[in-house]
Amino acid sequence: MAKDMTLLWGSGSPPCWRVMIALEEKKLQGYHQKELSFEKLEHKSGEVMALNCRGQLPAFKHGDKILNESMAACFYLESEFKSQGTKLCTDNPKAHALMLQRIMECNNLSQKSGDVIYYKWKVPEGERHDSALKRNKEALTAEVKLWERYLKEAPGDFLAGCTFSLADVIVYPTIGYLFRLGLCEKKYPNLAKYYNALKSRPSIEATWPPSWLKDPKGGDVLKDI
Ligand SMILES: N[C@@H](CCC(=O)N[C@@H](CS)C(=O)NCC(=O)O)C(=O)O
Repeated sequence: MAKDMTLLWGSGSPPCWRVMIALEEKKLQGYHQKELSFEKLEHKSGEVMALNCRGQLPAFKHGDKILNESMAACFYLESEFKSQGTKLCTDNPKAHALMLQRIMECNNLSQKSGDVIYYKWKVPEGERHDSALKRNKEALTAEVKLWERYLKEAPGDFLAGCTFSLADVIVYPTIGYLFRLGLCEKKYPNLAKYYNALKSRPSIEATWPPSWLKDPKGGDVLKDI
């Protein structure tokens, strides 16, 4: 079945990583895959543009179905392969509601972290202001504090209850990215506990970004968040 699937991906990209975790959880190993380099602008190649006209990764295809929004791909895999591998959506309505809520909220975390991480890259030199970067950092700090609280108050070890769900598939890579870029584990002990506990989950370990394994050091752009 996984032979009809193709994933074009880039190492360290949270959206790519979440699709890879979902594929592992659903026991869909053996798919065609190609790692592309952002540095070499391979995400703007004809091969990617044919699947995703935005020239972004991941680009995922199953048979004649193209899913190039990572969250859509994760939901698709769960609904298409419901009885295979890990059940990633619970039947419990309360936990399901919480899962959907956390998944959609992840967009805030991604957006606000991107505003800090890519500030220099996104804003031309003459238009940069310390005050704007400070505001972005404050907004990210408030957002990270919220997730720290969510994990402190979580009803189980996972983001939406006692079982690993699509919320973890989708949000974990973003949390991993924050720590990779210097988020302080001591300041956010519940986030750190969650991050470290899931590192050895087989689907996560198997898909850990190869560029991070090669260079375990990471960055420090988020050290004062
Ligand atoms: N909405 C997309 C976003 C994907 C995305 O932003 N990918 C980034 C890498 S993390 C990318 O390809 N950036 C290159 C670009 O936008 O040119 C998804 O979640 O799948």
